[in-house]
Amino acid sequence: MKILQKLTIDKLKVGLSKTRNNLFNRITEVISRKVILDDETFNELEAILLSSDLGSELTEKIINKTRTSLLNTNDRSLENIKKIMREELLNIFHKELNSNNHSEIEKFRPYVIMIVGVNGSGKTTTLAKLAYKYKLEGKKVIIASADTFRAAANDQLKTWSNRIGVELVEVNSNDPSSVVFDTLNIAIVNSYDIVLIDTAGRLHNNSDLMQELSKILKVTNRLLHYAPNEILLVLDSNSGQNVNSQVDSFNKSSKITGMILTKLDGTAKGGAILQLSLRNRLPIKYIGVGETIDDIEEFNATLFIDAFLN
Ligand SMILES: Nc1nc2c(ncn2[C@@H]2O[C@H](COP(=O)(O)OP(=O)(O)OP(=O)(O)O)[C@@H](O)[C@H]2O)c(=O)[nH]1
Ligand SMILES: [Mg+2]
Repeated sequence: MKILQKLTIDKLKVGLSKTRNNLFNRITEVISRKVILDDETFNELEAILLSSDLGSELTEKIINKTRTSLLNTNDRSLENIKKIMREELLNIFHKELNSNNHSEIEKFRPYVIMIVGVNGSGKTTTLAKLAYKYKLEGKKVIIASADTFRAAANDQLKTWSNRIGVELVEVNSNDPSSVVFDTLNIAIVNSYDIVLIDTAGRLHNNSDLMQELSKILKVTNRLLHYAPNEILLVLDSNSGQNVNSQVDSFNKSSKITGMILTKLDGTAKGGAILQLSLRNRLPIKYIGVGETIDDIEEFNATLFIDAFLN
């Protein structure tokens, strides 16, 4: 377990290094060449944070805290600025968005999780990782292959389901709702613990496909009034500020309950991730750190922030 965590931290550190080095080199440059910390300095700091994709709300919070602290203590070291950022970020993640609802899962049978997101964000891979994780926890898991849009999607899922030994209901028509309907019925009759629904990648501005999501939700809801329990939006960490418009669009057609960040092992856009939760008031549930089946971790804010800052 310890080894695993260390691997994750190392991967995160490498992934976030580009963002981190760029951000902190620029901050150091600004504060070291100033004799006094005037408004201009703070404006410059603000511009740096904004250009690192930290978003306006988070930037404002950090600048306000930094201003107060620097004026009071006159400790202008980068270490002090990092300390302030750390406190502020931890505060945000822990106060608003501490997430994992393990106990909820026990209350529903089946517990239904739907996976959504734009093309290629990592939905199918993430779903397989989650299915495997739940299986290892002793849960009875079934997958609905509801991507009727891309021809190879069903085969991709079939390969995963064979490999991890989890039941799969395959595409049976060109209507994704029908696969979901069948899967839920099987899950209800055979007392499955978890249903995972894979959906087609859709551009968030394609309204037909977004409507299709609403239809799947209707079917789910008709069979199980409480379902889906979770609608998880899978976001590619490389998307930068574009992630926010993805959240907005998906939230319109289906109420997103949480986010999963994939490809954190190779991103150069860490800044945008820091502002995600705050801006969208949504928890980050999991992170994807590679392409193999166990390259998934529950999001740990402290670990993530420390990887970013150090
Ligand atoms: N490095 C890395 N690659 C990932 C991760 N998650 C997914 N991928 C890769 O991203 C690519 C797309 O993954 P898929 O799971 O097929 O994405 P998708 O969202 O289901 O794609 P569509 O169904 O076509 O919209 C694959 O090559 C995956 O192996 C991750 O956490 N890290
Ligand atoms: Mg897919």
